[in-house]
Amino acid sequence: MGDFKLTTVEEMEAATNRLLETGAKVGADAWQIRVKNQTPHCKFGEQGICCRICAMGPCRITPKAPRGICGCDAHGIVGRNYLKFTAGGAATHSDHGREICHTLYAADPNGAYKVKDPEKLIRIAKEWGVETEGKDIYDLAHEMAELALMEYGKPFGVQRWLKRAPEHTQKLWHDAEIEPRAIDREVAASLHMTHMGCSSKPEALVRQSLRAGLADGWGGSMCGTEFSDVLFGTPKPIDTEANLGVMNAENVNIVVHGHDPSLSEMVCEYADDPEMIAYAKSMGAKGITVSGVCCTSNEVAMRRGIPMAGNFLQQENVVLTGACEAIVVDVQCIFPALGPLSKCFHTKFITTSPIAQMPDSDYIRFDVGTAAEKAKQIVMTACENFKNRKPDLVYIPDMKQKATVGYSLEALVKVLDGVTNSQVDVTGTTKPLLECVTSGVIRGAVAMVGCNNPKIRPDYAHIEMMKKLIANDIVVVASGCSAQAAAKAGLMDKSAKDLCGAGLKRVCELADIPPVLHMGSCVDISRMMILVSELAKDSGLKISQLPVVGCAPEWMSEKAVSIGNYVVATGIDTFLGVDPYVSGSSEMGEWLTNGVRDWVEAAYTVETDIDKLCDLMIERIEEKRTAIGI
Ligand code: XCC
Ligand code: SF4
Repeated sequence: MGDFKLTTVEEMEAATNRLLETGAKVGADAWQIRVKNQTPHCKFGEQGICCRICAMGPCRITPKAPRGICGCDAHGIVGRNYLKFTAGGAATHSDHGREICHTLYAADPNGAYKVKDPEKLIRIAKEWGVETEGKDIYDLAHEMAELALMEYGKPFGVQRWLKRAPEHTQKLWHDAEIEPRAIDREVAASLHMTHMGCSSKPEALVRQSLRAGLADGWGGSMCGTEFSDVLFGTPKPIDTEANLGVMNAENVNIVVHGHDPSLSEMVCEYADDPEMIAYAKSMGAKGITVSGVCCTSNEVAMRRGIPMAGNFLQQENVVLTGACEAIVVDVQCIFPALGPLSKCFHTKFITTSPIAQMPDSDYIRFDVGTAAEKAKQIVMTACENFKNRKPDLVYIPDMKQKATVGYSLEALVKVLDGVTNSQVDVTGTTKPLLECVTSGVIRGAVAMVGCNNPKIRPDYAHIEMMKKLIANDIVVVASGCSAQAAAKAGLMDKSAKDLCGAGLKRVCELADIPPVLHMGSCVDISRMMILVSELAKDSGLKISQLPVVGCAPEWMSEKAVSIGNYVVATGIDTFLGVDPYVSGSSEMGEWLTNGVRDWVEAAYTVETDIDKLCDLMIERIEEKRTAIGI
């Protein structure tokens, strides 16, 4: 075991407090302060019973006023709010996927973006019935990009990716009328349904929520993941590090933040360029360190081993180190607070996307056509900023952990090949993993995903639940900010096997993997959907029968609700630690935690007591094992 020791949440909080002291010196605001100003939150908003979708309102439901002016009751208002929330998330993930398709369309052997995984492209082309024989790989890339873009707006038919699901699942979707059609159509139809005077029946609103979610997970997000792999390479196990200590006081620190790897990949590429390193040295630095925050960090960690400075609620800490020359962002989950905060330091807050523009930022518009020159400009700007550092404000917490990341489905199948007693050849399938599960060596799997949220002690739920799960021989696959919480704690260090039960520990040793497996960013939850589909096909079981559950204990974003909907709709029970603003309607609560089970064989559990939430998951996994007699 050597000197391996997890980093505790207490230690991380102490480091944050030390950084907040620096912040106080320069008069910086912080989320910890703003949370206090915002609590208690509006009760109507919390329960989802405030409606402002038409100008007769806003209306809010009370015992004395049980209906809005139009006559809509609490169930209709909560239901519409829930569907709008979902549609926001589905639109966001899917638009990210669309951007990736456009990047693929611009791929050029002599340009900034190349096809790094041609085999995967050919595999998908065959899956889609596209002729590949004798075709130039870039011609194929452009053809596939265009076909994928058509998935967003095609007038007829359902999503192409649905065929990857087991037949049984496809039939459930068909029978429930929740097969997603064109991706944009499901988002638009959701906004249509929630317009004043359209749907106010919870059943219909929940059904469309599942459908819009599926358009994300089995549509836009899947495009995002699969074509990112084609462009930037399919992740393979790779070593990296996590937490603020990955920043280097002697180097120019560039932090990439956001989601779209089209930007972060290029920044990494140029930060590695000898010409740029020489430029950094000419400015008095020893070199350049790129690290990441949020999902774009997951993307470049998985493919390049770029270290992860932190997750969502740590984004301000990066600036508070006083050692960040530039925080470069693209889209989603970026605090507008970074603008004013960066002004308290020398940090350049560089926004790059027309979709995410913020006050007090330097806007360097980034697009696929000018990617190389803009990335170079960004790296140079950061280097030039090194001399503006205020040395007395520099403090980087000496805190980091090793992590092995990069477990795409392809990689996972490969590393688990060795872990089998099978006499027949099961390589290249999920059968070795199934054997571990059926024999009971591993009890089951939990997909831990999602954000941080100040409503839950940040990272605490992620880390404590993962520790308990692996101790109970339940393997964890993680993505998004949950994965970063794990990495910061040390749970993605292979040495963390010693925290597992005997069965999982043995598997970790045989396969040489950590007990918490990093599957990528949040669009990569599509990888998890394909994994469970393969497990179902290889075992002959339904997805809903597998001892697998999903969990987002600290979620906060619209995207997370969209994810929840497609995970449930795929047949996986999903456990939330934060209520999605539905407590104001008993009917909506009933639909989400029970009613949807009739359509998709899975449902939500919402429990804000994190210990209880974890126990409920373990119970559910054991129930599923008993039901299939293993
Ligand atoms: Fe955002 Fe994706 Fe949530 Fe993290 S987990 S806070 S959505 S970065 Ni996706
Ligand atoms: Fe009020 Fe109905 Fe208008 Fe909503 S749609 S604001 S409940 S009148």
